[in-house]
Order: sequence, then structure tokens, then C-alpha cells
Amino acid sequence: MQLYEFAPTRSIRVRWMLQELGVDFESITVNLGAGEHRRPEFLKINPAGRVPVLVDDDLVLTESVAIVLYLAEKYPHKGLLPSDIKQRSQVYRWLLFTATELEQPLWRITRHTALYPEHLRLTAEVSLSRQDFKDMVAVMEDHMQGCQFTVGDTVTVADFVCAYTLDWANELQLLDGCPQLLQYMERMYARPNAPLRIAAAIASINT
Ligand SMILES: N[C@@H](CCC(=O)N[C@@H](CS)C(=O)NCC(=O)O)C(=O)O
Repeated sequence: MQLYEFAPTRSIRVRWMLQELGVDFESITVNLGAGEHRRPEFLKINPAGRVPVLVDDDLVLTESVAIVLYLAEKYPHKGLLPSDIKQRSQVYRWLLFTATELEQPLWRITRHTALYPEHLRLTAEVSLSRQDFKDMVAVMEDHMQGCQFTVGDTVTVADFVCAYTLDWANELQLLDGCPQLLQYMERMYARPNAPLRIAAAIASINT
């Protein structure tokens, strides 16, 4: 398998999954800073010009959440996707909650503070998104009271996606009122096969 990735991005979700599974893979860096995601050869692989992309034989898969679900299903014996349909539905719930309610405000903040050209950035969009995020993350903070993992008593694919997204929020100083989630995220990153946190990944590309 080949993973097209760039260290401090949503690629971390897929790298985390592969490392937890103990699967060998080839890492291909797509340097977003150098605009490599807009090169014709990469656009042939992902016309959206985004990382991560996983290539597994004839399968070319984009979308980090789709990729981690594919990997969980490819290696069912690792137990990262519950076989019980009700437990599995909760995994889907938290994956989707994370990708929509949590990640989208974070993405809007990141775009309006760092990615869009300065003259297109909107201050109001940043404050609205911060509030949207705080409203939704409070739901997850309540959910995690007394829980080690997002679903059930063992780690699932949802945890890698959630923990990465919470680290992103932490980078934007948005986890201050969420002690449960902060502890959960730090616990997840203390796992032996966890990837670099975002700050360390940024440092790794600057050295
Ligand atoms: N929904 C996609 C989003 C992928 C995405 O936006 N990746 C960013 C890095 S985190 C990217 O490649 N950005 C390049 C760009 O926006 O031009 C996923 O989860 O895989």
C-alpha cells in the first residue's frame, strides 16, 4: 500500500490507522507548501488535489474517513470496527459527528486565518466557527465523562479520527473548557503506535 501524505494534515488519521494495524506501507510525501498537490501527476490520483490518498493495488481511495473505514474492514481481526451492528452504528455516529460538527468549523477557522489570501479572510467567519465548534464539542465532552474510548470499552477506528481532530482543536486553543477531551486526546497520543502530534509534525517539516 502507498500513502500519499503530508505530515501535519488529515493524513495523520490514516498513518495512525496503518501504524496501529502494523501494516507495511510506502509513504509518498506530497508537499502542500511546495504546491505538489496541484501538479498534474497528483491530480490524476486525486482530482480534488488533497491528501491523504491510499493506493492498495487497483484501489485509489481518497477521504480520510473512508480510508480508515476501508482499512478497519480489510483487517477485521484487529477489531477496530465492532461486529455488533449497534456498536458499529455508534462508531459511524462519532466519525460523522467529528467530520461534520467538529472538523468543519476547524477547517473554516484554518482557512480564514491561514490559508485564504489575506484579503479574502473574514474575521466574523472565525468567531462564528469558534462558537459553532464550542457548542458541538461540549456534546462530546459530556459523552466522554467516565469513558476511555468514544464507543465501548476498546479502541475503535473512531478514536484515531477523533483524537487527531481534537489535537487540531487544541492547536487553535479550543479545548480549554474540555478537560475530559484533553485527557482522552493525550491518552490516545500516548499509545505506542500513535503518530506525531500536529505541532511535532509541523516541526518535522521545518527541520
Ligand atoms: N475531506 C478530506 C479533506 C482532505 C483535505 O482537505 N486535506 C488537506 C490537508 S488537511 C489538503 O490536502 N489541502 C490541500 C488544499 O486545500 O489545497 C479528507 O478528510 O480526506
